[in-house]
Amino acid sequence: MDNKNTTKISKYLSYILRHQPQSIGLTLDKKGWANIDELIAKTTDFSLSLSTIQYVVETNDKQRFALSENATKIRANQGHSLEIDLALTAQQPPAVLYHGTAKHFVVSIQEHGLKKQNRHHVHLSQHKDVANSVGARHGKPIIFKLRTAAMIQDGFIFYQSDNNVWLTDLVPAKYLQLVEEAQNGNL
Ligand code: HQG
Repeated sequence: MDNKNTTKISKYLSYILRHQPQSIGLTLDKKGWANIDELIAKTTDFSLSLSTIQYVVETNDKQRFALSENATKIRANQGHSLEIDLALTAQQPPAVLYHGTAKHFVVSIQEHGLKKQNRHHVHLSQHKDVANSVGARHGKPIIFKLRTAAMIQDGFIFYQSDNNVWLTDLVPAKYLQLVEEAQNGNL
């Protein structure tokens, strides 16, 4: 399968499994799993097969999806706007975490902190280059560095998704520091 097709199917699966399963009449269970036979049967805009799904899951650049052990079910590892329970357990985060965003959000973030917006959590990255590309999705990228140790001391809880994205409920502005040089993509 070529890259264009793989990306198209990955975007489709993200849309269905994170946000709008009802758009094709699909129901997810409480933990976000969809039955693969049902997903295939209800995908009518193009033809989807189990082998295609397996290929996209395995090759996905961010490991966005997981298959159940017997490959009868699929779910998104994170990024949902739907109310589902990923059963995440609290984890000790690395000493430094980053959040990539766009320059036009900075003033609001510095006033209100990082909010989860439509997703379940604020998404954080361990690596600056990843944060930079996450930010670039929204405009001119800019990176905030988190004072993770201070947050832990103050009782904030962090989770890690199955595909290694760090998550937390909110980050008040006092724990955020702008990484200025990211403005030029100079990491
Ligand atoms: C911003 C992608 C103004 C926040 C990525 C972000 C990630 C505020 C945007 C995952 C704000 C929300 C998530 C405030 C936060 N005022 N703006 N107070 N608080 N924001 O897409 O973190 O490819 O929901 O900075 O790789 O960009 O989908 O979150 O810019 O892991 O798998 O509000 O999505 O992964 O945008 O990205 P998003 P995100 P996938």
